Amino acid sequence: DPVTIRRALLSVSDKTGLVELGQALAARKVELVSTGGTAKALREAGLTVKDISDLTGFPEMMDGRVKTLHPMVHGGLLAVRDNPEHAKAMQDHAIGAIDLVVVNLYPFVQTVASGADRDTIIENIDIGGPSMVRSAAKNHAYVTLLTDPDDYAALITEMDAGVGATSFDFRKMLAAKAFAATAAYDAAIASWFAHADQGQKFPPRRSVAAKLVSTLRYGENPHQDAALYVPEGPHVMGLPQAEQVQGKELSYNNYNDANAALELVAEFRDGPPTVVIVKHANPCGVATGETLVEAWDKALACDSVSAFGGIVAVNRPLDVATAEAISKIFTEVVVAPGASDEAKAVFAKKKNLRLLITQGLPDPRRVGQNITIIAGGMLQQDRDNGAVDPAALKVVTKREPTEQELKDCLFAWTVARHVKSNAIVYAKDGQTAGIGAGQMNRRDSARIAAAKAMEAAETMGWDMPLTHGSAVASDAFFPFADGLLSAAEAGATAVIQPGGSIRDEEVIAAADEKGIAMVFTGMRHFRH
Ligand code: 93A
Repeated sequence: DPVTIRRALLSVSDKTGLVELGQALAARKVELVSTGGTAKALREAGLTVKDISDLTGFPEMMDGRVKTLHPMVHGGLLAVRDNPEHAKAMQDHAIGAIDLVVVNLYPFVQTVASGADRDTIIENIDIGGPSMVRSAAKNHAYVTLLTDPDDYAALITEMDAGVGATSFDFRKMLAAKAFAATAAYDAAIASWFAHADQGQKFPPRRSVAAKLVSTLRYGENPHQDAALYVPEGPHVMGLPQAEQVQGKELSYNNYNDANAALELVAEFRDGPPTVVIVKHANPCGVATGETLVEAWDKALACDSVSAFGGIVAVNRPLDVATAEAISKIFTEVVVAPGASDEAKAVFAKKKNLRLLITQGLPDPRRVGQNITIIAGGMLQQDRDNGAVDPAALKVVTKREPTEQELKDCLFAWTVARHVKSNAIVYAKDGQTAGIGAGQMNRRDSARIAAAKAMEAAETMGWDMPLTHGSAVASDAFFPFADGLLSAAEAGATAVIQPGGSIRDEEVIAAADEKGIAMVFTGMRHFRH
């Protein structure tokens, strides 16, 4: 089962790590054979390389379209070496075995993304590369195959442990990875034909090519298998790239919730100190403050019952006071763009708390994609990165919102877009007062938000719930006046909502009657 590597064929478009690999192989007495550009790069580094044309007896021809498509290559890759007939064929035709293939393909996706013309895109459909990958992967009983520069170091480690040979398990793992890579490559080509070549938007590469980061203990429930992937190529800095300072491995639900918290706190990346507390992918408390610890106290006060076992995200490095305050209640995950040593020391006492330090906060308005699998299909859509220009808000009531009301409206609106629909969010002075999430009708969400605000007032010993004199945001229009009336009952004095209901006039009249100031955004933020 171990196969000694004596001859390697290298043909790579992405030359990352190539020279180091070539040097390591040469030092281990491996003969190197390469296609044009790869051979040139290796020679420039002083290595001895045989040209593929010397092996095939044919020049690389037709603009490189035919370089490695030859029995001297594919015979050397596909031969079952202990099959006497195969061995005879190799002997008769002087085909030498190829023990190692190092290939990565023409950058098709990158070429499409660069806005290249059709001919250039077609030229970047790699034929010879995937053929070698498939031959080598099929014959992994004998052939080792590298399709990812990230695996080069592992090969050398494997060879050194195996006195120049690789194990079957190692080759099998690489073969599986290689078939996944060619499958993703062909999927990208197929979607280009289906979309871009039909004049439609090319689906993003992240939907077609992703790398496995790790398998997770389980999915949303213990009987579901789960894994974490990152898109290939450039991507946003998020949780998979964060440094986990302490605590158990993140679970599937942790990732989902922590991401919801990170996405929401990112809305405040240029704002004052902000804290977001998330439970089950919905915020249960969001607040800004003069300091981070003040923001924490305000966020917690909104719904301290739900905050238990919550996920916390903050928009600036954690200080010791905030860490101490967070530590007072049971918290699953804390996500921050930094933490002082003292803050880390406070969390160190909470062994189970997972502390993640991200590299900055992602741009909340970045373009991106969402994918949902449905029975028999897949739904794909752009990220909801729509932005409402505060200057473009339309005042629809007799009364204009005061400056403070407008501020509260915008804060509530920012939070509401991160709450599952139907979303109703009351807010006052940079603090959520009550959040109603995920109900099947808007009036119920409004009632729940108001009831939560009452509960918070009782818990905190306040005379009045924070909804008094608050602003309320609705992620979509009020279809009837009842939702608005329940907001008025809760004490809201300002409303922000998209507008656009056929009953807008009724809703506006109800607001006017209650002396409420209402603005329309003209944009809704459903989130299901
Ligand atoms: O044009 S191809 O489809 N025909 C081939 O015979 C062939 N052989 C290798 N593309 C082919 N390749 C690809 O060339 C490899 O997959 C690799 O991406 C690239 C390396 O070319 P070079 O060594 O000239 O940079």
